[in-house]
Amino acid sequence: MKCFWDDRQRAHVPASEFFNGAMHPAAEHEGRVEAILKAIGSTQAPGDLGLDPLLRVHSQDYLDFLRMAHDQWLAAGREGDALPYTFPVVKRRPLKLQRIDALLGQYSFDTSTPIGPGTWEASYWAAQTALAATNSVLGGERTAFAFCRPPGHHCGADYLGGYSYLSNAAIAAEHAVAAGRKRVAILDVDYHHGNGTQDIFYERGDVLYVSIHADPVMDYPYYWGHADERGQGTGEGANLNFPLPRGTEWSSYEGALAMAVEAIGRHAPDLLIVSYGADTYEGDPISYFKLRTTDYAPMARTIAKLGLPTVVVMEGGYAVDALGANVSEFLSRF
Ligand code: OKP
Ligand code: ZN
Repeated sequence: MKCFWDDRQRAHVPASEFFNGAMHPAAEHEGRVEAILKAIGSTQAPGDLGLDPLLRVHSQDYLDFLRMAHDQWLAAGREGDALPYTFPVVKRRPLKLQRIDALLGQYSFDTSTPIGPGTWEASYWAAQTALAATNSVLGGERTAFAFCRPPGHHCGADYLGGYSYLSNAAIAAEHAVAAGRKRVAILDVDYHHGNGTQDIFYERGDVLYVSIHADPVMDYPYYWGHADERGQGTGEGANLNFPLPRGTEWSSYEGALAMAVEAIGRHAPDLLIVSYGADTYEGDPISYFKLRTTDYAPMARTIAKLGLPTVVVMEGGYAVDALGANVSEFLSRF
């Protein structure tokens, strides 16, 4: 499978994240890069399609914020990565916020997603990497892998969170639609629900979002990912969530996957985008499913049976020792 990667994605070097009342070393760290690169072998660098494809998904003011946030952080006299600590609650009236701390809260939904000096650069090239893989499939390749880092499925049109800044999968999907593909499906198999991708396409009937993930009653991102979130307006029925309990093994995961794949088949998409996270692995340090490395083979085969042109976009996966094997086990079965 053709693999895409840009070295500028290394510019994002988050030091730590805040959760459960304390700072922790960032889980989405650079060690993931070597692990995956070693496993996938040679990669191609993307071209530069500029900001237009990003603007199909994200608002201009959000992109401006993301580009400028760390500079403003330094200008406010701070050191290290920018993190929010205060948030406008739901339905608080719109204000023209100025202070960097106010802006960080406006555009973030958690305290685990630091903005460093290279975050914009890395995120930008992650999005370009997703676009390059998509173009390769639009041009006739059956499959392509976009090794995107940082991941993307938690950020929305105008907010970041969950280690995500630009929605790589959504940018890929919108790019395909702009290129004339009428129907797209996104299958999200990361351990966490992809709330950002869901939000972006919630009112869209042409882009189906299907996710298998840890039940948000117990796990991040809590406020999204419940089974009764089915889409809205013309998007009604085009959003499908399969929450599973902590401790889920392949024997029960495969049933949810079969239903997810069947729904994708019914949607009859021209293109499939897979948000692949290897954090469903039993040894993942921040997750609680029990999949083994060998389970990623039948997972991939089940998806590949759809026979659809497929772009695989990297999301999470934090068990660095097994990450390379989990990624290559998945990719090699397409
Ligand atoms: C990103 B992706 C950890 C709390 C912080 C953030 C998780 C982001 C996951 N116990 N949670 O979906 O892998
Ligand atoms: Zn995840």
